[in-house]
Formats: sequence, C-alpha cells, structure tokens
Amino acid sequence: MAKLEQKSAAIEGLHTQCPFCSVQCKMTVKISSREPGETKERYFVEGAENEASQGRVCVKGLNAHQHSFHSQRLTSPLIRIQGDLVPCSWERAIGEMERRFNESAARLGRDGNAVYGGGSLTNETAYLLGKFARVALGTRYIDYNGRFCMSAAASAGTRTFGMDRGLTFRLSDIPKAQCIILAGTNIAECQPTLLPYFNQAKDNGAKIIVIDPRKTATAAIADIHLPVKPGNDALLGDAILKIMVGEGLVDEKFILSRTKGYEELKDYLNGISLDEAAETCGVELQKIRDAALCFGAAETGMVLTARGVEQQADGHLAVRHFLNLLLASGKIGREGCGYGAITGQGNGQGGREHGQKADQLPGYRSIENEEDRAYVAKVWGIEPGSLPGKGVSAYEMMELIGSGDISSLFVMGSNPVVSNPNAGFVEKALQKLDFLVVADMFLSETAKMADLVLPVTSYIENGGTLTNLEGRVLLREAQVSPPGDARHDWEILCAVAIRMGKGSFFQYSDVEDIFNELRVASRYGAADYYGITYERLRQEGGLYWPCPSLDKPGEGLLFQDSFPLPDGRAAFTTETGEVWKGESREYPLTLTNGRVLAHYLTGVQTRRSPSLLAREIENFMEIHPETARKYGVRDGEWVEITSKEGLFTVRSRYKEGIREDTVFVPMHWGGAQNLNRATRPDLDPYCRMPAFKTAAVSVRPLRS
Ligand SMILES: Nc1nc2c(c(=O)[nH]1)N[C@H]1C(S)=C(S)[C@@H](COP(=O)(O)OP(=O)(O)OC[C@H]3O[C@@H](n4cnc5c(=O)[nH]c(N)nc54)[C@H](O)[C@@H]3O)O[C@H]1N2
Ligand SMILES: Nc1nc2c(c(=O)[nH]1)N[C@H]1C(S)=C(S)[C@@H](COP(=O)(O)OP(=O)(O)OC[C@H]3O[C@@H](n4cnc5c(=O)[nH]c(N)nc54)[C@H](O)[C@@H]3O)O[C@H]1N2
Ligand code: SF4
Ligand SMILES: [Mo]
Repeated sequence: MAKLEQKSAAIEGLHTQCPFCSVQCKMTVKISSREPGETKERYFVEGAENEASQGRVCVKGLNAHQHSFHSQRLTSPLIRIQGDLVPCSWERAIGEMERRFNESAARLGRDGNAVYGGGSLTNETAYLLGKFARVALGTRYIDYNGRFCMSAAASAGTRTFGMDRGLTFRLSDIPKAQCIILAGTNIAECQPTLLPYFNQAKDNGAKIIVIDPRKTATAAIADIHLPVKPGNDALLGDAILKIMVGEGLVDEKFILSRTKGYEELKDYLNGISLDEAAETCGVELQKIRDAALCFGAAETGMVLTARGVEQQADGHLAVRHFLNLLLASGKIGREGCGYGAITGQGNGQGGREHGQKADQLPGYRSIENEEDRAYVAKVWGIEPGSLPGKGVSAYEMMELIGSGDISSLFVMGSNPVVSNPNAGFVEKALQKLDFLVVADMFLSETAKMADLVLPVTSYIENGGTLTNLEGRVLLREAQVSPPGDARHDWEILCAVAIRMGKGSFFQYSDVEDIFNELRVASRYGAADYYGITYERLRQEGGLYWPCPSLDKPGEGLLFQDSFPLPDGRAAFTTETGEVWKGESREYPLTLTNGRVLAHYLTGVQTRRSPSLLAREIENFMEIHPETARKYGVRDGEWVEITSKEGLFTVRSRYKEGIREDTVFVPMHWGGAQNLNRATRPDLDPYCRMPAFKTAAVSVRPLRS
C-alpha cells in the first residue's frame, strides 16, 4: 500500500486536489505522529488556499484519502479463469487485450470494439482515450459517463451561445449578483464549498430563488422556493418569463443588439396560460409571480442549472427555456451576470472537451466537420480518411452490446452497470459481451462482471490536469508511488496501443508530454488550451480556457461583446419537448433521484471511506408523511419501489419538504438497492441524455 512516508516531505504533507466534485478543492493530506503502540498511520486533511474553494474543503474531501489508502485497492491485473478472477501479470493482461480486440474486429469489423470513459479521468487520459479509440482500435464507438451528466447543458450552451463552458462567469462574480435562480441544483450537498459565495451574495442583498421538488439544504437559503413537479421546468421557466415580459422587465436594448428570435418567442409566450402553467408545474401562481418580479427587476442576476433540470427527456430544451429568460433580461456578459451549468465530476468540464464523446475531437472540435478532422489528423500524423465517424451515446452503446453489434468493451473510470438507466437491461447486455475489460481502483459492480480488470492509480498517485466547473485548468501533481502493480490509465493505453502495432502514435515520456500534444490538438478550437503549460500552471495556479496565448491569462467572464456564433447573436428557442405527466393508476408516484452529501456517484470510492460510510450506510427513499400514510408505509421500514422497467429495495424516510406526488432516492448504491433498476431509458432527442429524473413508480412496504 502506498505510504505517506514515501515522500520525503511527509511532515509537510501531500499537496493534492480532491478526486470528487467539480470544484476541485486544493488540499494537503498530512500524517499525525503515531501514539505509542499505534501501528497504523493517522491522516488528516487541511484545505489549501486556491481561488475556487478559497481554502475550504467538505467532508468528502476531508476523507478522500481513506479510499486511496484502502486495503481493497487492486494491486495487480485480474483475469477470469474458469469463472474466477485471478491475479495475472501485466504482460499477460496486455496480450489478452490485443488478442481479444483483434478477435472482435475480425468478427464484427473495427466497430465491434467500444470504449467507455469517465469525467474523473484527467484531461491527459481523456484526450488519450479518444485517440486510443480512433487510432489504436479504429472504432467509432466511444462515449463516456458525462453523457449522463453534462450533455443537456452542453448542447444547450452550444446552440444558444455557440460555446459550452460550465460557468460563463468567475465564481468570484457570484457575490455581485442581485438575484440568483438555482434550478435543479443542490449546491449545499453537491458543491458544498461553493455555498459561501451564495451566502455572500445574500449578505450583499441578493435574493435567491430555488426550483426543486424538495426543500433541500440549498432551498434552506432561498428567499423563494418553487417546488416544481419533476420534469416540468421548461414550462415553469416560460411562466416566469411571460410575467417578466408582461411587466416590462426585459432588456429591449440587449434583445435587439445581442439576440435573435425574440418576436417568435413573444408569440410563443402569448399562447401560454399562466393559470394552466402553474397548475401543470404544481406551483402556486403567486410564487411564480414573486420569482419573476424578483429576477426581472434585479439589475444583475444569474441562472444556474444542474441535473434536476437537465436529466430529463427534454433536458436540452428545459435549459434553453431558462436561457430564454436570462437573455431576455440581458443578464449575461457583464459582472454579476451569467449562466452556470454546474458541472458534476472532478473533470466533468475537461472530460467533455477533448474527444471521449462520440461526436467529438480535441478542443471541442466536431468529428463530422472536415476541417476539424483534417486538423486533428495532422496533429496525430494520420490520414483524415482513417478517422472513424461519429458513434452513439453511452446508453445506445449498451443497446448495441445487447443486440450483439459490439462484442468487446473497454471501461475506464465508470461503473456503468450501476449508473446507466434501466440497469437491469444493461446488466444483461454486459453479460453478452465476449470481452469486458475494466480499469478501476476497486472491484466495482462492473469490474466484478469483467473478463479482465486493470488496477489503476488514485488521485494522490496520478498526476495531470483537471478543469473545474469555471473552466479553470488546474495541475494536480502525483505525490506517492502506486500500490503494488497499479498503473496510470495513460500508461495502460500506451502499452495496449504499442502491442497493437500503433506504438508510433503513442510515444510519451510522461503525462506532461501528453498535455503538450493536447495543447496543439486543441489549438484554435473552442476549448483552446494552447497557451496553458505545466510551467504556467505551477507558477500562476489555475488558468481559464480559452487560453490561446502563452503570455495572456485565459478568459474568465465570457460573451462581453458577442457570442461565438456566426452572426454573433445568442439564440432564443420556442421548441418544446416532453412535459412529464407520468403517473398512472398502476404507478401513481414520480420517482426522482440525486445525491447526498457524504457519498459520490455509485459509491465505489465513498463506501470505502469509513467516515463517509458511517454517515449513510444504506439507501433510502424520501417520502412525504401524507403520501406514506396513503400507501401504508411506516417511517424507517424497507420498501419495494417498482416501475415498468424494474424494481429495487430501500428504507423509507419521512420528509415533510418533498412534494406529495414525488419520492426521492439517492443514486449511490448498486445491486438490489440500485434505483436505476427502475429508471427509464428514454433519451433526449437533442443530446441523448436519459430521462433519469422522472419515472412512474409504485411503492409497497416489505413486511414478513
Ligand atoms: N455529495 C455529492 N456531490 C456531488 C456528487 C455526488 O455524487 N455526491 N456528484 C457530482 C456530480 S457527477 C454531479 S453531476 C453533481 C450533481 O449535482 P446536482 O444536480 O445538484 O445533484 P442532484 O442531487 O442529482 O440533483 C439536484 C436536485 O435536483 C432536484 N430535482 C429532481 N428532479 C427535478 C426536476 O424535475 N426539476 C428540478 N428543478 N429539480 C429536480 C433534486 O431534488 C435535487 O435536489 O454533483 C456533483 N457533486
Ligand atoms: N438515476 C440516476 N443515475 C445517474 C445519475 C443521477 O442523477 N440519477 N447521475 C449520472 C451522472 S451525473 C454521472 S456523472 C454518472 C456517474 O456514474 P459512474 O460513471 O458510474 O461514476 P462513478 O461511480 O464515479 O464510477 C467511476 C468508477 O471509476 C473509478 N475511478 C475513479 N477515478 C478513476 C480514475 O482516475 N481512473 C479509473 N480508471 N477509474 C477511476 C471509481 O472507482 C468507480 O468505480 O451517473 C449517472 N447516473
Ligand atoms: S467533494 Fe467537491 S466540494 Fe467537497 S472537497 Fe471535494 S472538490 Fe471540494
Ligand atoms: Mo455527473
């Protein structure tokens, strides 16, 4: 096991960055002196000064080292022999990958192989994974867990503004906003170290509007809470805007000079009845009016969305309807204003810029654009014609695996059998694979199904850059050597590529070498990292992209003069998608879901942290006491939740602050407690985001 003493500066501590959410708090892991008779090290963590979290860390960051130093870390490759996973050498593991990938390609063509990445991977690994799929395997099929996370907001930003960067402003601008709409985001539990920015805004007189079917810890700081019925955000946004327009609380000058499509938007709003909208959204009209007057009248303001709005069958459009109201009130491109899609994973931002997405090449380039293909092909030293075309989204890859069109899958940095919608189907599909290889630190639920498991390094061991939710690129330096035979993700990719005869395209001496290639590959693209170097990151701390120049800082506040679209104007929309009505006699409740403070995603890491596990040891369902009485559910008892896709089992927990037509379940558990057994695989037509946040379910107590 990696020990802190490996670093001579043990006393001074390990300077690192939290492996979890998108704030990327900087921290120092320290060791306390051992008491007499103590055999184990005791670690403690201190926040380190940085511009994003300003030295704060949350409970997950404080305990992240516990999983990294955990005894269940994988320390050698594991290969399946006669049903069991047994240790093997790297030589054998790499050879097995070469053989199996070639077999799949021989049988099904090169698209018989697929790659599935993740937003926890560093920029360097994410970049290399995209290159590995297209150059070493030559497959079109690569996608990643960010499809479930950022795709709706990313596509909405791209269509509306011409660019997708999580925040269009700096975190330090938040206290300058006079009204902030937080829609479907639970910052208090999901990005806790950012909460002080909002409290500061409040101290400066700002009003906060929270839109969430539950009264969350975030709603606790709200001046107005709109408890929307899940899946109805677009219409709620329309109702707010209609009232703003009616009251003259729009910015005609901004609309005229910076946007397009406003006349159509006004016609569209004319067709909306406020009473009906309030009824459909399940929110009192007076509260909607209060929110509209508050946001419309404020001199400055922001709209922030996260997965509550975005993980919907109409996620892309729901975001755009909120952007309508932001643009109509001219609240973007100046201080105290802007849009924020609150990015989720540690490198959720960088991970969506450099090519692990089905339709993307590095620098946010398009794999379908001839110029983009030619540029990246030149950087990679290949013929543009040899670059595969666009693949399909993450869940659609699962469908192709289910139908036998893909027979080998390489997973790096995800636990798809837990995190995909309709998880029962996904489990069956993965069982059909000829070859499943998973690179992970632990035997996750997906790794347990694999034919080959590759042990990888953790955040303290693996260096590289990550881009936080603001678009700020940060360097995380490796601090200790890997446990046992664990290897860096990027080393594994290079070793397999070399074995597959593509070594000349994968010659890197270290991770900085990969970054230098990424800089060139991203140059002139929307996400231009060319001006960012390790040297600068060491000296200057983080740097925002776009950063095209070696001697200038990147851009913090975007869209000050124009939008990066051909005509320079941001686009309103009047398109509409699914409005969730959902419930039926058989399935009378809406199941929505999300996160709790102590756990992270599918919980593979946080459940191996005793301090975090102790806070929540099993999965649960929040249910309104009235609803619970109606269905005969007692507080704290086990219940079965069933949808037409499947069922799972959790403990009930009464919660006054949740809508009576809705139940809420966290996403951090697999197996029988995995709520994704009951989520539906309906995909947003614009971005292929699954409709995670709405499923029609029934609830029944489990009593002997
Ligand atoms: N503690 C913790 N922090 C995390 C993570 C974690 O797993 N644990 N994960 C990270 C990642 S990858 C991500 S993507 C982010 C996610 O961050 P968030 O999106 O903030 O997290 P969620 O809990 O999924 O959803 C936010 C809120 O949406 C509400 N909601 C549900 N349905 C609807 C709806 O139809 N409309 C509206 N308006 N709201 C709705 C839920 O009640 C919930 O409070 O968090 C990051 N931070
Ligand atoms: N119902 C429902 N489902 C959801 C969501 C929801 O809100 N509701 N949210 C969705 C969202 S936003 C997300 S982001 C996904 C996330 O879902 P997953 O992609 O499954 O995310 P994790 O649980 O973080 O899985 C990451 C795995 O990679 C490993 N890992 C961590 N770091 C590294 C690394 O550097 N290298 C390698 N090789 N492995 C590493 C971890 O040990 C873990 O096993 O879930 C989605 N699924
Ligand atoms: S989980 Fe997020 S907020 Fe908490 S310490 Fe880690 S990066 Fe910071
Ligand atoms: Mo996410």
